[in-house]
Amino acid sequence: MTDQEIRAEAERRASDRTDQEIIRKTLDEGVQTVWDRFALQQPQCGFGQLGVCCNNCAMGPCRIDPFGGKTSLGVCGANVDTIVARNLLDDLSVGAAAHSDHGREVVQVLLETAEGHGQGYQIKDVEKLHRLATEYGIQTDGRATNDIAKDLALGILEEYGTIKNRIQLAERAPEQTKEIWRKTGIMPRSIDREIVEAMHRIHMGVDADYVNLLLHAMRTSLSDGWGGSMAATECSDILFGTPTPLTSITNLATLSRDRVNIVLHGHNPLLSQMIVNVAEDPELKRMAEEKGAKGINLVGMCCTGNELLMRSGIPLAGSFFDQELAIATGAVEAMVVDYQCIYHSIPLTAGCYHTKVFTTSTKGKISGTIYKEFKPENARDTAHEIIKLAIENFPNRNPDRVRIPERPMKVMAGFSEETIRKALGGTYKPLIDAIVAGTIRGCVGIVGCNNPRIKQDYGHITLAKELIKRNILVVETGCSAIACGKAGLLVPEAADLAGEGLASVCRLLGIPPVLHMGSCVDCSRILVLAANIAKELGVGIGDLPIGGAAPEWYSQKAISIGTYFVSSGVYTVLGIPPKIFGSSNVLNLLADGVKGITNSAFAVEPDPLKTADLLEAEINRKRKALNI
Ligand code: BF8
Repeated sequence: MTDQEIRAEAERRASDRTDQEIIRKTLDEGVQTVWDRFALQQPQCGFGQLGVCCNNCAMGPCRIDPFGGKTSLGVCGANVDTIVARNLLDDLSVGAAAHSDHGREVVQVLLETAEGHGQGYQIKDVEKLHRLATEYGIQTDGRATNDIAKDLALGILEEYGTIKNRIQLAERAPEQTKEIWRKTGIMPRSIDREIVEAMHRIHMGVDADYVNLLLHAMRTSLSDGWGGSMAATECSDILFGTPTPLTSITNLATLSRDRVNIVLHGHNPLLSQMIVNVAEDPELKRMAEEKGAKGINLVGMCCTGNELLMRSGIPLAGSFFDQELAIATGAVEAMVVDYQCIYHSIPLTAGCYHTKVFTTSTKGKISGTIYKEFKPENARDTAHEIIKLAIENFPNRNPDRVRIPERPMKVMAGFSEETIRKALGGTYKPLIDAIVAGTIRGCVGIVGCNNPRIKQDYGHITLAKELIKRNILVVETGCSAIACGKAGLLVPEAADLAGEGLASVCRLLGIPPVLHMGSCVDCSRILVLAANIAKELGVGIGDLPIGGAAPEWYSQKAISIGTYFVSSGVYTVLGIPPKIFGSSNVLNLLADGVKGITNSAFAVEPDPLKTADLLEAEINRKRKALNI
């Protein structure tokens, strides 16, 4: 490739200047990345893209001719609707399981901390602990914090397999929304149960009714959003503090030229937050200096990065597509991962440089990495050991191969639901008044990932800019928030890009027009925000002038998020087509039929500008119905 071709290719792959710079380096050095692997996989299987192949049993794999013909049934007799709906439920359940199992680990650490076994953990947000305990009917007056925490942790853990047939946190939804769930039979009964039942229904010879399968998909997603994910958010807040606004920096320029760089990547804050605490140890700093470094530089990646940014202001190196690029700067001594969204080939990338990759979860091992098992009872020791090994790796850095971009971008983050409410004076009334007056037209949650089908971050940034221009407030989580952070939209000055009404509110409050609400499990914060606004207005979530979008999603978790948004009443536009186009029945139900249930539906639109049109039209429809 000529220099010019390399430049053009980098611009085709990513939006951010620092990402482009390092993509050029990978192309120069011949280091393989996600974009190369995607190109090598072309053309991808057309049957797979339509969702019409099934590999569930040993009579298969089967693939259905979506246009009828002789192969319109699998060997087991399943038709295209069953196969497409079953595949979707399968994907969604994997996503719900990932979120909820992450949640379970946080609750378990809360329990162990309360029992005095969690090494180095403590309960940081006692007020939130009391609030949740009250929701669960746990006595708080005159009781020790640890006793309350123990009862709460046990109460939440019990809901993973509860026989009481209800999840306490789902009670936070407005009455009108819960009534819809009850009437339709999609009120989640317990967290694990819905996922296990999904697996049962997918087995050959069980559920062959696509409507029934999709309704269960909705129920399973609700058990994630209002159950497992919400438990993860709430208990992480109790252990590490509820986020409040703070400023920090983002993009690949957050890596340091002269300090030991440790990238904290994955999803669960349990170990990474401990590494943040332990890195303060002066002894470790002294060790780093002995090795010729000026100290230790911790940076976050993906949702672990979001968790650390939200609570501790740790700089955020990037999103899903930045994990290889961070290593390719040649300046990363250690990448520490737990689970989810970690390329299985990451040790191969690391092998091109001096980077050591540490896996830490018994359920997320990757061969070619250094495995340091994290357990709550040895959390501090594990964190210490990993940092030490990273420091020892510093002299192996090859200065000739290091390239760190200049100029990190400033970001403001930390917008938990509680913080937003406090900023408004303790009630949503000012926001509701602004929405009623039309100063702010509505609110959209943009969430989700990167996907090589679209230029990195282009969908997130373009959509967010277009919405704020139209006076629609944007809230974000996950890699979407990182994309907009890198693009300079998460600072109060970005109000200059917003429409007059939204800009005036942002300037008054000193907040950005795009609010960073956290990691992907923190989409639960968006649910609580919507629920509380709906309750103040005396309506259901489906009546609110709000929407959701996942312009660049790739993950099964995003399917679960999108589905619990729609099931809760939030119209949601997907930028990447889900694998359901082989069944017009499944497609019609999700894009239209479901409206009759939740007053919301899915739409698919790859163009972010047209996505903004769809969301604005939906907001206007709901405003009209509310007479505002
Ligand atoms: O949970 S947005 S690429 S990092 S799946 Fe993954 Fe998608 Fe990023 Fe976080 Ni969420």
